[in-house]
Amino acid sequence: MSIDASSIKAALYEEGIDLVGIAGADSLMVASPPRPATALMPTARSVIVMAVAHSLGAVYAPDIRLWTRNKMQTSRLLDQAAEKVARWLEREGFLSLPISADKPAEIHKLDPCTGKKLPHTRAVGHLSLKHAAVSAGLGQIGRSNLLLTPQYGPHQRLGAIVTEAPLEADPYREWDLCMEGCSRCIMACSVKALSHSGYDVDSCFDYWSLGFERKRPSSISEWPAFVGMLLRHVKRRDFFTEVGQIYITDVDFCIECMKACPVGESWEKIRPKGI
Ligand code: B12
Ligand code: SF4
Ligand code: SF4
Repeated sequence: MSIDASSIKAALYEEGIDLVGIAGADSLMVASPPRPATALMPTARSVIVMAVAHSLGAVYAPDIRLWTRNKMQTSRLLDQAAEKVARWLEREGFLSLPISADKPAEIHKLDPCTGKKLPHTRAVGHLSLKHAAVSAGLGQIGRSNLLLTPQYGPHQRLGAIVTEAPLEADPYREWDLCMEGCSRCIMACSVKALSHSGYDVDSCFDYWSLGFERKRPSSISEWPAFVGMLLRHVKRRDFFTEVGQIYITDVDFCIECMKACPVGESWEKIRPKGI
């Protein structure tokens, strides 16, 4: 089979991928902090971006641990498809790098650009999959700070392949998917990480990773409330056992912004009423 954009897309759809877009490695929208594809592979020509829809039933499940399992499986599907197609590209003579849908990510205490201490530990992907998807014309970043596609709204997981293969890029498209006047994701975020002026990654990080509704204190006056919160959590939670489960099954504590979003035309018939 010849290597071109349509044969790559056909192979990925065959593997169970729902959406595929291609962006030129040079014209990739750069996120902040910048992590360009050419820093991962100086000879990169194309970035193949893939999305797999979550099961909507898992998104709306009452216990986030049910969604966690679905997240693991969608990541696995993306990683497996990326691995297979990257190997095929390499057999054809194009160096190729599958980018995982999941961890590990870079974790920083010091700002990698300035070397200064960050107010809070921060994580960043080796390549920003949301920005790559926008560059490949798949969708836009919504008020929720998540990638929205017309088909699945924010309810999808992303993966990618960076490759030397010179594939025809999909055109960048302007989308208008965020519903006018909508602030459901903002209202759904119990730690106020989302607002009309942006996204507070540190509040999200602590709630998403540990279920902590308060950020680590940045001043002495914040300590009493923070310690009070810790004591309440210690009373009802077995952290030792929980950490074991988090390591084994990669539990997240929050997807409320994703859950609240009504965008995604593929879901119209099955989305429960009132969402
Ligand atoms: C690290 C990470 C997180 C971190 C940090 C969040 C973040 N936005 O950066 C935490 C753990 C908090 C997180 C939370 C969530 N994430 Co997340 N996350 C990632 C990951 C691995 C890298 C993100 C990244 O680097 N983005 C690039 C930067 C530029 O994006 P950014 O959001 O604009 O910028 C942030 C960072 O730069 C950071 N930051 C700011 N200043 C600085 C300074 C320094 C020095 C550093 C290092 C970082 C940093 O904060 C910025 C604010 O958003 C990606 C996978 C990937 N490789 O892309 C998934 C990903 C973005 N996450 C995803 C999801 C679903 C979630 C959650 C719903 C949690 C969950 N249960 O899965 C929430 C949603 C939060 C939200 N509303 O944005 C999906 C999004 C799918 C979609 N439809 O868009 C992705 C793409 C994973 C995937 N394979 O599909 N995530
Ligand atoms: S994942 Fe949870 S804490 Fe983070 S922005 Fe979304 S709703 Fe807020
Ligand atoms: S919930 Fe509403 S405001 Fe938030 S991303 Fe979805 S459409 Fe946009």
